[in-house]
Amino acid sequence: MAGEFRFSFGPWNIHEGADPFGPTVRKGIAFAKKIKLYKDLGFDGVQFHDDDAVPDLDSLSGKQITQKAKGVLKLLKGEGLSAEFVAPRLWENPMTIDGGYTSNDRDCREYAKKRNRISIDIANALECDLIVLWLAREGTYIREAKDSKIAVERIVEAINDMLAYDKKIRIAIEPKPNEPMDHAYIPTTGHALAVAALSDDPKRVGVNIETAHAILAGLDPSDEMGFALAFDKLFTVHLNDQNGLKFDQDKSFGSVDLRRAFNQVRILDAYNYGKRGEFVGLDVKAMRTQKQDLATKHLTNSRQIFLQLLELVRSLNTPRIEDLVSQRDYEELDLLIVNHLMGR
Ligand code: XLS
Ligand code: MG
Repeated sequence: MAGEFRFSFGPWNIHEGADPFGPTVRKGIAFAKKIKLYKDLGFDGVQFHDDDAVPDLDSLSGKQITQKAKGVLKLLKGEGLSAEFVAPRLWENPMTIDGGYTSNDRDCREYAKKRNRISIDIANALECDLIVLWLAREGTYIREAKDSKIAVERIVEAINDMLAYDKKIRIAIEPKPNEPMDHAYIPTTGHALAVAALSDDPKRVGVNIETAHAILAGLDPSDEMGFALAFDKLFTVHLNDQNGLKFDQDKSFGSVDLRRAFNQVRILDAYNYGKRGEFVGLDVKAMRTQKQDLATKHLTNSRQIFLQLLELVRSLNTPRIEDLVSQRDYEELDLLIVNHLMGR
């Protein structure tokens, strides 16, 4: 039963451990070597930033970019893997210092749109139809820096440009309320789906819900998933965990709040997430303290925790739960769930 779910992660999830206060602590692993690790770790899908697939893309022609991406596809196929999505990395280039789509500088906005189109070309070469937009710098440090009405209109404009550029591509907005910005313009699933509704083809615009991002917005990740499912817009997920309102931690799934993780697995399973090819994405980071040869445990652990929680979800005493719900005995239901999580 558990085998119904397929898992994915991005090459950035095996990383060298640098943080804003200290340098790398582990040696870098070449992309081709990372790709070889996926299957052994229990993963079938690879998530990409545009420049994960094609490094230095600013210095390459369109033709060269497509050629290089096709080379990556060959590599994936050789390992029995597939590409899940491509995300334009609009937060590192000097042209994106003040954001891409919402920058006050027209040239920067044009650069961001160009990166979107390049990401679509790469997605096509990788034989995948999903673009993820983590809107990292589409926000402000101070309110007066940008006009929030115009900012949203510009995000819609950038999305429409992608929808027109490729008639089959789908877009999953990944909401996050803060970091690196003080406030982001698309902080929650509701905001993302409202933007989708404003676009030229709402059916093709959905969400990527990341556990930590929902928690940082003060929301429950499983309820955010339910909201997206009600609109048929849960295109992908980024499961991880987060210990309170601080920097984005990307902890192993379930490692902070097992019950919160359980409820995410429960809603995904209840509504057949994955049946249309959706991957369970794990956007997790290894602790900085982790040694070189043990820096993939966060991935296998997260997957294992998901599958163990799936067993718990499927072994729930459903008639008993229905009975308690109908009696409105939520205290007893509370105990039943906690006991179930404790294996009692
Ligand atoms: C942010 C991510 C980022 C997106 C994809 O949470 O780590 O990389 O998921 O762009
Ligand atoms: Mg993410």
